[in-house]
This record gives sequence, C-alpha cells and structure tokens, in this order.
Amino acid sequence: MKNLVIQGTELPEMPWEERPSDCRETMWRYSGNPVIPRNLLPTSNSIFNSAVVPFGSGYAGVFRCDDTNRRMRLHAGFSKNGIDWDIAPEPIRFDCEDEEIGNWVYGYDPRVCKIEDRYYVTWCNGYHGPTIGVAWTSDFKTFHQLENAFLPYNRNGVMFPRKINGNFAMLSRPSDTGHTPFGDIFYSESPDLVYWGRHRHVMAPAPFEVSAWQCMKIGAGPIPIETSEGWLVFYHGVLHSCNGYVYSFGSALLDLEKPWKAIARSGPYLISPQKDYECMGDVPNVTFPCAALHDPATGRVAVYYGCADTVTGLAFGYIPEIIEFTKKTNII
Ligand code: BMA
Repeated sequence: MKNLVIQGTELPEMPWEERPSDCRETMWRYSGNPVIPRNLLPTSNSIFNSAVVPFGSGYAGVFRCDDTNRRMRLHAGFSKNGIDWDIAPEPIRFDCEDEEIGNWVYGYDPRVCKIEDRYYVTWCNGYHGPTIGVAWTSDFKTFHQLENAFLPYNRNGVMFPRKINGNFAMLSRPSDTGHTPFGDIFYSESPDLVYWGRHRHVMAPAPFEVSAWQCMKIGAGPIPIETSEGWLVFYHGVLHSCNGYVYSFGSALLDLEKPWKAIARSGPYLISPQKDYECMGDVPNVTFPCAALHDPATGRVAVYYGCADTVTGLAFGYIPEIIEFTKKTNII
C-alpha cells in the first residue's frame, strides 16, 4: 500500500515468523503455538486472553491466570523476547485509595495501553457484576487502581494509545451479568480517567446473512493501531452455533479523530478456531485477541490471543495487507 504511515515505536526484534509458503491467509499462526501453556504457573489452570507491551529492552504483560480454584486473577509478567514469559506466581495486588473500588472480587481479559509514560491496564472487573476496571503502572510491580470506568455491566474495555479531542478514549461493550447473548462496541471519552462520557455507538453485530461469525456479539481486542488509513482494530465476533458459542476475530478501520465512525470492517474472519488448541480446552472454539505488538517500519504485527479459554496463541500478519483485506472485504 503506497504511502501508508504506521505510528508506534520501532520494534525490529519483535516475535516474528514469515508466512509459511503454503499459506494463503492474511494472518498465520506461530509454529510454536501455544506460546504460553496453561500450567506455566504451578497454580494456574489456564493462561489466556492476556495483554503484552514493549517494556524496557523487552516486554511486560498482564496475564489472565485462572487458578486451580478456578478463580480469575491477573498476574504481571516479563519477557526478553515476547515468547518465553516469566509470570509472577502471586496475583497483582492493586493499590487503591477507595476501599470499595479496591476490594478485589475477580478480574479477567486485561488490556494494557501505553499513553505518554504510563501503562494503563483495563480489565473486566467484578463490582456487582462485570464492569471495566482501570489502573496504571510504570514498572509492572506497583499498580494504582482508579475508578471503574463504567457502571456494570460492561466488558472489553480497550483504551486508545493517545488522547482524542484532548481526552482519554476507550472502546467498550455493554453487556449483562452472564454470558451475554448480545453486544455492540461503544466509544467513550474522559478528561481525567474518573468521569467518562460522550458515549457513541461504533459497531453492531453483523447480520447473519452478511457475516455469520460476528452476528451475535462483538468486542474490541488489542489496543488500536494508528495508521494513515485510520485506527486498525482487531475485534472478536461470536456465532451462536447449534453446539455453542464460536469466537473468531476480524479487523476494522475507525476514523482517526472520530473513532466512533467505522470506515471499513472485514466480512471474513482473520482467525477462527481451527487448530486443536483453539477447539479443545475449557471452553472449546474460542480465539480471543487481547494484545498486539507491531513494528511500524516493516509493518509486522503479532497478535496474542486466548485459545479455548486455556492457553495463549500468537498470530502474525503485515499491517498493510490487513488494511487492504479490511477494505476489500468491507461490509459497511
Ligand atoms: C467471554 C469472556 C471471555 C471468554 C469468552 C469465551 O464472555 O468471558 O473471557 O474467553 O467468553 O468463554
């Protein structure tokens, strides 16, 4: 794609494998998948739907580790290469000035977003049902918890990596207390990370006849990537099959200054559950992206996604090709 500009810090050493010669898809899987096994910690039942970012000379992350009591916990981790992870055996203890907000119930599906010199963590936080918890860290050791962004019930809170219209900005997916058989993506802004407003509708599930993998509910995945063609967003979509929910993911482009305006959205999925580790596990048939690393100079992107609610996978692609795919298969 001519003259495409991709924002972000250079990451020439990011995890990467070239497209296999027999692969004709837009994205392909890491040959060493799953990159994080379910039992990396002696106490973990599963490690999936997790967030990683460049940090220092390597990477850091916040991981969803469900323990063997099947409690949903968040753990910090570090890696030199983005592949081999050292995850803290103890869950993160968030510092919070307000006891009521800081009272831990459960947390899952974290995202991590660097804005200026802070790393913001958003996650699905238990507070009379699921809502969006927010915290920041600068070292992945001490985490400062802020107010929940929204009223319950909400999931998939994903911040933008810079302020928009002078405000912090977040995508989210209002939901219910259970396994939510519906869901659209919304956009909200905040001047101070306490008060959120200017809520705007971004995207609804697609009509079944148009794109069935995303016809029941959708939710934003990794932190949006800023490009001259718009914000590139990977998002999951759900199909309600006769055998249960199936989670795939595709891509969309959102307007740079009005991100609630979707420019294009892929009809076909990029990745759907097909490999054994995506089809078999605690929740079969789930591919659920929560983080991406990218290198602006080469256009490479590596997406970390939860597989079958059990392990973590990695998929690769080239941003210009993904943008082209999104525009070519656009269903808007
Ligand atoms: C969603 C979330 C995700 C999970 C998915 C499939 O509602 O709970 O954490 O991966 O269901 O079970």
